[in-house]
Amino acid sequence: MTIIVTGGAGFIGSNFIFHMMKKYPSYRIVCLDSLTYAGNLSTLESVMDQSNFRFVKADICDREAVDRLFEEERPDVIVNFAAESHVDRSIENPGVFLQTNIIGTATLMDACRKYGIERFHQVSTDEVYGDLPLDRPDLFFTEKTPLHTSSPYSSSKAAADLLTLAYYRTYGLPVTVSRCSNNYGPYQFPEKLIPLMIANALDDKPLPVYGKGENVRDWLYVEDHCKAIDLIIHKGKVGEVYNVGGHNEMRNIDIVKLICEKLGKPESLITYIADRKGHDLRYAIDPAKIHSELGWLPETKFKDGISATIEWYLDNREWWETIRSGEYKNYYEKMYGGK
Ligand code: NAD
Ligand code: TDX
Repeated sequence: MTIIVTGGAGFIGSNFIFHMMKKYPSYRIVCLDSLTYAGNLSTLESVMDQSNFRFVKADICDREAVDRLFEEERPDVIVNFAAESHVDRSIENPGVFLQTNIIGTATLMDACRKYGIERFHQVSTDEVYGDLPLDRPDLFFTEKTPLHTSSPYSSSKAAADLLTLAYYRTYGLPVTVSRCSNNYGPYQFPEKLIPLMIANALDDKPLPVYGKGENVRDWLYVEDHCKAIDLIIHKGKVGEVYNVGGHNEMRNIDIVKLICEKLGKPESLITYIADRKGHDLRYAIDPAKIHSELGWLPETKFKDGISATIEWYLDNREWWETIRSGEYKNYYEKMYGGK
């Protein structure tokens, strides 16, 4: 079995590669990643020299490069993590989100049609459903909830999600889609809420909370997301969408205060700043379908996951400090320079 993992030098993709290489040592894993600012090749250092792993630096929008890779590898399965993933950046500069998230997904699926594959899995997000009100804790997103997006990021992800389902209906391409809630864990780029707050707190820098910090997110430990995708590509039904979430809703401010407490830092570091434009109020996933059909349940409780995550950022200071200094960009040159 050969699996192409796009976006594998990013947060969830790298955790997925580690999960798959450990669990299925006979599989060949090929990582396709263009190493944008969010890709960090040093994350993959531990698997780089393994004979069943290959890293290819290319853009998923580059049709020639994608076709060449399919020609060489004849993959069975594609798992598409590659995306521009940060909402704030999409508000500043939507163009690249449309290019990578929509055109890139279509380019990959065109190659799937041309060469034939067993499965194309699109890693989508709960943000495609828009948001829920704060005063209706009884409401959850199910797979039947209409898509109703707020940001250029979520709109581009919704377009890719619908395009994936359209390739199934129109061309019979064997696809699956997962819509997951907010992930946290090792190797998350320190621009997202949890790693940003941990890194800033460790450096005694202000902790910027948008608005009043009352927005709610449903947090899932990244390893649980990886296990869900593993189940979907092996046992999920073609043409289906699966919601993935942990029933673990937290207000942003409570997370930031918890991080302060765990690191022994004063809450006076918290700084309330102007709210994000179009800021979604609450996300909450109903994961009943993936539980009843595939037997998936989140295994890591938030209290254990957040402790493990904080521990990881403490033990791997160099990983995020080289990102903050910009030095991580030199890693590819160091590894592949002149080759
Ligand atoms: P990330 O930003 O950490 O990583 C994205 C990776 O994709 C990087 O390695 C980057 O170099 C690569 N990439 C970007 N553009 C590319 C292109 N044109 N060609 C090839 N590679 C490219 O993202 P993440 O948080 O790991 O998210 C992975 C996927 O999961 C995304 O599709 C995202 O929408 C989805 N998702 C994320 C979350 C979350 O909480 N982080 C939740 C649900 C869904
Ligand atoms: O500095 C900050 N201050 C702050 O208050 C940042 C970076 C975020 N926030 C708030 C905004 C959100 O309410 O924290 C919450 C989480 O923000 P992000 O980490 O940017 O995540 P979010 O916008 O919820 O989107 C994430 O989950 C769904 C991922 O980035 C997406 O890729 C995924 O699809």
